[in-house]
Amino acid sequence: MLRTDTGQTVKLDAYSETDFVFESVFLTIRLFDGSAEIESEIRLRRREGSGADAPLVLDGDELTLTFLKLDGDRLPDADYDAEPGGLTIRSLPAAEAFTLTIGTRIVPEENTKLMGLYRSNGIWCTQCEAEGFRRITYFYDRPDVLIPYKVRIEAPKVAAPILLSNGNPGETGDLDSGRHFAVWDDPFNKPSYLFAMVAGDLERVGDTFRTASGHDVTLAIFTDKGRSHQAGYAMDALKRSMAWDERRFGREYDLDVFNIVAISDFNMGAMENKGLNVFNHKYVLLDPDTATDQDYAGVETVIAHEYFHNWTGNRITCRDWFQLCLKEGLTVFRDQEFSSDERERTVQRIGSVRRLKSMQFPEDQGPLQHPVRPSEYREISNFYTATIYDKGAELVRMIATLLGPEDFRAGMDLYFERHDGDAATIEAFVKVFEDVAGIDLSSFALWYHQAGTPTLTVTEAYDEAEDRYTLTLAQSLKQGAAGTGTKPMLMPVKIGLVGPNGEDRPLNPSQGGEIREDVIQLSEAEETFVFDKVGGRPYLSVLRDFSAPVTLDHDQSESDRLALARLDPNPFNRWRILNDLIGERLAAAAGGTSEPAQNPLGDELVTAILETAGDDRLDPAFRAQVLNVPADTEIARLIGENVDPLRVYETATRARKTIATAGTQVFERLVAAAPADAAFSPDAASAGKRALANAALGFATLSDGHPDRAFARFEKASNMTDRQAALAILVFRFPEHETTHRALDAFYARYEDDALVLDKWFALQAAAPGEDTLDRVQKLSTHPRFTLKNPNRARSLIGSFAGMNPTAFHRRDGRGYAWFCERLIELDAINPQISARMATAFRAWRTLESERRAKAEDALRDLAKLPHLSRDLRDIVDRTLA
Ligand code: 0A1
Ligand code: ZN
Repeated sequence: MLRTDTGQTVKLDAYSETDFVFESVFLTIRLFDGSAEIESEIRLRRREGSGADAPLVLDGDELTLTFLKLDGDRLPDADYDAEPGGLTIRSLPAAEAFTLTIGTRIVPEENTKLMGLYRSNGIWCTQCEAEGFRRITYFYDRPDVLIPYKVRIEAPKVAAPILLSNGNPGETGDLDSGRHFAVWDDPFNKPSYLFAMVAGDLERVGDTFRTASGHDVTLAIFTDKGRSHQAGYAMDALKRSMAWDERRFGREYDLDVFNIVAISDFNMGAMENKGLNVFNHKYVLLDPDTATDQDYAGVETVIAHEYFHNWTGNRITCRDWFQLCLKEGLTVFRDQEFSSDERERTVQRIGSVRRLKSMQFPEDQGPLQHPVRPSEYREISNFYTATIYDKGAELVRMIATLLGPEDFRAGMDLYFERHDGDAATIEAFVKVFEDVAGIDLSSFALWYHQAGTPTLTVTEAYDEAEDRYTLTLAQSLKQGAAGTGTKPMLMPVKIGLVGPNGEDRPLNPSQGGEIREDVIQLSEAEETFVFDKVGGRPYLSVLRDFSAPVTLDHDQSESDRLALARLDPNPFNRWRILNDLIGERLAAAAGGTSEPAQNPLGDELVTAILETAGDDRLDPAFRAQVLNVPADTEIARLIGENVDPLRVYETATRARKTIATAGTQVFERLVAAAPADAAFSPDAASAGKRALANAALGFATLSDGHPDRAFARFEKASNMTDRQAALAILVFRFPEHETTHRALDAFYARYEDDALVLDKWFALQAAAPGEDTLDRVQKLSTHPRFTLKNPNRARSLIGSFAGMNPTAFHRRDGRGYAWFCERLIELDAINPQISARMATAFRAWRTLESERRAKAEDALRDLAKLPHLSRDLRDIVDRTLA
């Protein structure tokens, strides 16, 4: 698949096998200051059935060929064409196996895209997913070419005492001129995207894990000098992940060593390279003084996610990049289940659903819409999306709900048994569940191909004389930007018919079909269920646990909803019902044109919120979620058109103030009960208490109207969770107050040299609501500690400004867009993956009110006109405008 920077479209139905079959590769990587020499010795043969004179066409990206040999002899120049973007070799043997040796030279120090081999803080490291390996050497850089790799690394001893690659360690030794070498052998077949190499002066934390079958694995986490004391929690999370995968899925680790390296310049969260996971250091390094509860939860999740990829991703990989959700959706599902088992299931589910609705729903409902299993792309890096990851996980969750725990586990067992060692497809994945359960999942499989969020319409009727309850469920799907189908899809709808004392009534419909446990298997466009002798009109609790990723259209009375918010035996739905009500009310108030009501939520809803928040019998983490009013971007999505972000913010603030005033007593009590200088433990229960106390402090400060209490908490805080929460209150509520400046300066002085904490300092200031934030962000972008070269830092300022601050980014005068686009162009020349991802901040531009919409469109069209945009950024800009 040779491509140029103009970006041809890659299509799923053009898939074909390679003309040559690779058997093994031996890579020698020689690292020097200022360059790297790579020698790749590939054993290969022509595939039977492919033409006897077909050339070998290998991928490359910005490469320089230094030599090329066939079975040890230099190839004549006439037999090949070497371009930076690919290598074509003609006149190769027709039948027998042969060896090609390819030499390339690259400059890791100049690799600012952070794809391929680059240097971060002096450390040599690699990132190959999706198409980074072709920036190291010419290769079949595609996931269906699975072979064993042997790697020899040679490097200066002082700069790189540690030399790592995939698999098990082999021979090591000294060389001349202060250099040394190490050999690594990976016995498992793998695709090039799972290759990794790290060389540097790193600190090591070690541990061991004994697998269920008694195999001892040496575990290690490598960090920058002086940071290894911050890796303890990550190590603990790794061991818990390994034990959980054995218990829950029967999956054991398969090599003698498992290594993790924490790197400070990294495009994404982390990477699951076989036996050598490379992480953004944000997802490894923690201690109570520098990391929040959210950071701890993030580390736990990402460590688990990458570890779980060893089976779902590495042992079974993807045939092509269209199958990306095969490994990502499934692995997100697995990490979500791990966190639910390790923490608290309802609160975890609330977190996943919030994420889905805030990240995936807008994508699925806007110009960047694509199916979970796309059928074409221009730049694969742009497909590491919420749709692939989070909606992909929802699809696996629906299979688990439809089949029940036993059949789901049996299906997973069959998947591992049948496909171990394969580069598999979504069809193969769905098939294992059809086979174990003996069912036809073809109408479920449509979820992978039809983009968009379906609407589930619920209608109820109760006949008092007959004591008969009738429930009608209808599904519909509109065609969106992706232009895919609109057919009904099999989906699980979990329901309960709740009586006045909070009891679930039996679900035995006399018409409409059987309901297994509490799951309706909705497959038609419309289905009706009749329940006789229900024992009085029930409250319908529908879509429990968010059993399908749909938009609910349910004309349920406020009194029924508020009753359920108190009574529902399904705790997730108690949260959802309140959260939906708040969202709807705020959208109605902010979406209109008349002066918004003084209390857009209404008194009864406010009372219900406060009752739940103040109920000490409930989990504090759950109560904190109830107090967490939907984000402005979520309210904007619910409004859907002619959105004025400033009006959304003002309406939401008014609602928060109403809650604050009505709940003074509740909040005072919760603040007083806050464990301010209690010893820190990162467990979920302690984190929940802090979350509730900090939410209460936010409301208490709103009714106070002055910053003193938040500042006192900031100064007294014994951990980063409380310190950052207090600082956020100051920065968001009193951006220009002298007290806020004092707190920001103190924070800076204390953490100036800690990159991860300084990211928080930039991010908080960039997210402060209000049009004036633009001026402060502009100034911060000239701060000596600001740089576009480090992805975390770029995201902390530019990313949170464009993605988390609708009032400032969507300034009415368009200056937010203009400034952002200038930064985007600078960033694009450095790191296209990051610029492209940030540009998605424009995705809701068509839903803005006309003045802002016109300014956003102008800004996008100006970008599109530029001749030198990267393929990554151009793809996003073009699709956003389409
Ligand atoms: N497979 C990784 C995600 C990932 C994708 C691309 C990358 O390139 C910079 C890096 C990481 C995961 O799911 O964690
Ligand atoms: Zn992943």
